[in-house]
Amino acid sequence: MNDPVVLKVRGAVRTPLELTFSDLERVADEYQVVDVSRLIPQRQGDAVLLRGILQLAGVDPQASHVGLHASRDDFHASVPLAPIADAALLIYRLAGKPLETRAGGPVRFFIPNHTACQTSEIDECANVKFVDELELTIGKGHDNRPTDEAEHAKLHQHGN
Ligand SMILES: Nc1nc2c(c(=O)[nH]1)N[C@H]1C(S)=C(S)[C@@H](COP(=O)(O)O)O[C@H]1N2
Ligand SMILES: [Mo]
Repeated sequence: MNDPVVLKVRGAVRTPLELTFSDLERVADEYQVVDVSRLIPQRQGDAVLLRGILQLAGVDPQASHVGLHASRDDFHASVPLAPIADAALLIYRLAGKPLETRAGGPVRFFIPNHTACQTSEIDECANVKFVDELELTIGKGHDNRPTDEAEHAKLHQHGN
């Protein structure tokens, strides 16, 4: 009943998806990562592997990037898929409940092997909070991660 759509999956996929919290919980066990702190000590909660979602949606083999969209604060990153497809996590649950906004919910993207901010396409800034849509694209898509230090510092001042 009270189970709203928390994550849409669109773009270069066979089946676009609109997933609720329960749908995320029902993703096959092989893609569930219970207690991400086992992998990333500073992080808490439970996740699904990005590849579980890509598998459900039937990602187009030509898709080169995944767009991480956070409509809440209009933050967007478009990240090359190949280097992250196996490791990237979508944290969606904390203490058995949907991940709250203050923890980056409904979905917090996390790349375990990210680089420091602004050092590559797969940097810490790509760990997008408040993700509500994944968009698979052929070629790079919309990305408004900060490109200079001043812009980046401004973002962090706001606690992001
Ligand atoms: N939605 C959203 N996600 C975001 C940001 C943001 O401003 N909005 N900032 C990014 C940046 S620049 C960094 S470095 C990391 C910081 O994550 P942390 O606060 O968990 O350390 O979140 C990223 N995710
Ligand atoms: Mo960042």
